[in-house]
Amino acid sequence: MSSSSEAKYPDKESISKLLSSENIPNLIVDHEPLLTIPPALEYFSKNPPAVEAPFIYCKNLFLKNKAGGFYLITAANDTKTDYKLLCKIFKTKNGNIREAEKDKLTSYLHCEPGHVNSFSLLNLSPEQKKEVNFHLDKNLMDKYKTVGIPPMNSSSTCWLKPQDLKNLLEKNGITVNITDFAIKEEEKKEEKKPEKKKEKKEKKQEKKKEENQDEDISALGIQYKKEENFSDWYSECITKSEMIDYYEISGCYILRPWSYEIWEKIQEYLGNLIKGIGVKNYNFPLFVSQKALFKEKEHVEGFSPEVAWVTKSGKGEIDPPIAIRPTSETIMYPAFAKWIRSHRDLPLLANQWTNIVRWEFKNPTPFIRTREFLWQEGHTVHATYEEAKDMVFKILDFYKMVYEDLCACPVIAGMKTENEKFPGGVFTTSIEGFLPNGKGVQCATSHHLGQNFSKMFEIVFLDKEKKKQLAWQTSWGLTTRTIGVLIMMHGDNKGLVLPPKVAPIQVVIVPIKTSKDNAAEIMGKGEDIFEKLKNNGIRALFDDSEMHTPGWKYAQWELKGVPIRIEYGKKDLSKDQVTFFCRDNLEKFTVKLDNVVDKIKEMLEVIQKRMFEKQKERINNSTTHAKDFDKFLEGLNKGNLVYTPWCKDSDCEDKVKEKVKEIAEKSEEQDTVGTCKTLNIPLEQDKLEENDKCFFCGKKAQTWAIWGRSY
Ligand code: 87F
Repeated sequence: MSSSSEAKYPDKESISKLLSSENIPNLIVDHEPLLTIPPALEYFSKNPPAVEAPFIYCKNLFLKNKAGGFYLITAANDTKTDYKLLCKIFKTKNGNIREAEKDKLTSYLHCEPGHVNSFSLLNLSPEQKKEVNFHLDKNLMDKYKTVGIPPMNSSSTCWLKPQDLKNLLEKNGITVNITDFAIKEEEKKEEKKPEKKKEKKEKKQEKKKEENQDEDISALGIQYKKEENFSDWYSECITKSEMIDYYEISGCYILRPWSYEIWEKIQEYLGNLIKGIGVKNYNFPLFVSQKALFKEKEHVEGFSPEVAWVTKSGKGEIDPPIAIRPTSETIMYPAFAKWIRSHRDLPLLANQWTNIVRWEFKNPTPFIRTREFLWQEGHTVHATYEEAKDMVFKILDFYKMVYEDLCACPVIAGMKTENEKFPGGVFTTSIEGFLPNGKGVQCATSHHLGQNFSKMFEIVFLDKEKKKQLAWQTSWGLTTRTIGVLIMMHGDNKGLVLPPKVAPIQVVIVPIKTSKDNAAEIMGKGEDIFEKLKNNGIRALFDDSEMHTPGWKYAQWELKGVPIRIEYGKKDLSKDQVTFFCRDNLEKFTVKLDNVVDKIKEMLEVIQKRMFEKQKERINNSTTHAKDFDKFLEGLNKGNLVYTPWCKDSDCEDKVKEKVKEIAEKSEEQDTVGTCKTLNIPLEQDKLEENDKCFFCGKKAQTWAIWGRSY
């Protein structure tokens, strides 16, 4: 844990304020995380900032030398800054300069790795200012009108004049050295390379270029490793595969067809299941009045910080303000009260597929935690408690099918504890998932509302004896979080791995053709295969584009997670065969042309099943059964799901959370788990021994419960 004091300029907001207060013209743009230079350059070539040209995105390096000093270098991204050259410029022996350690980044600049920037110099203490030498690339000052610097994070860039940057730093006590890296580079070159060596190298590079034809395949790849940097891996996966684009409002994202089509598959699958038991779709309004929202005070109160309000229209006020639905109980139930008169009007089984807004302040994660999301919300009204209870569990089972059968993601069905249930209801059931980053994730919930809402909204009916009765209700929801869970579970270091049942494209056909081949024959065969697959209901694509090489296409479709690739060239055709490549296990094998359709059908099923089994095994291997607190902590610290015998007491649950937090705060180790919670009490229970005690308080155990870190 860092011992450093609070940073003066910890984030882009504080930097933005500073620039405004100094009257420095600037433009801060938000974007996807750009942690290294190549994706940043690609991004700004596609999305040029509205600033004075020429502009350039800068690289920033924080280095140390053996004598204990530090350098921060801000340079044009194409200025050479290799360590050898820097040693020469800073007149020190080769090998004396290297990257500064992570803890120095934190204690000096208050930066995360990947976020180093010249504004972070403003966080140096007066003592530290003496230890850090700042070098600004002369090239920047001479050639560019505007420079781009990440303001303490990688998801935005601040554009300003280089001279303004220099003045600002100097005003804050930083010595700015304007350094000409280019001249030294020239000197270095002249000193070194005999001409012949240089020529040889150039020739080699040219040859390599020719071999790769028009493409730079490496630009398609995922740079982050899932097992090393899960969150950057995730961001890279979902942006490069074109599932998501970032948006200027924090916590809101653009769902592109590659992810929206998965949502459509989920809608179709779950839509059919619920329609099959008589649920009908509705569309209720987006807005809810203040009065209606707070009618059922008790449950809304806890959630009220997350409600977003519309307070203006054009120039006028909207008075009183109206809320944007965070959920639709208070919108639907007044109508239910009107529609329901007799037992003959029951059950009322309603559902809607909509967007929802909850203004959260926790760190957003696309699909997993967003301020606006898509979901279905089901609301049903019944004549008896039992009937409502049956509905709750029927829906929970449908949700489990969506995750397990459709998305190949194993989940655990169970009851939420009293602390974690929806406070407006009688009991809450959930399905919970476990992600490869060691976090549990609530995948969907189904609530028994008892008569709590029917009392409030007067949803009453005349029973067969003409007696007035309060109705029994349920509500249930599943969101686009499902897509995030399936990406996180199945994705690998090449990108997405999509389960065949939800993949927008299940099979991609890639021809391999050299200039000497008979193009018509090769392309014709691809068309044939495509037609046959299509006619058999398989979602196929024949990638016959002349723009890219087969290698580029392979990388592209692997990144997008297409379950099967069929590749073939002249040689394959002469043997009446093609090659199959399975995205999930990266294996290749040949298949006879006559057998392609049957084999594809078989393999789509095999892959779907194999992906589920792989996740099941991963989860089994990261599950601890703990009968005492030490074992429980050990499991949590390993990033495991932990099953414990538990007393079911709410106080005990609170105390466990407090204790775990306290231990983490005291601990020196950085990755000690700080927060944990119960995920649920699984419906499928292992046997409890007669004298099993609660793992924490020692009272008699009532049940097994699952604990974990959680989103
Ligand atoms: C945020 C703001 C206001 C969750 C909120 O789970 C109200 C709420 O009522 C709120 N966040 N909830 C609970 C939602 C319960 C329930 N609604 C129907 C569901 C499933 C679908």
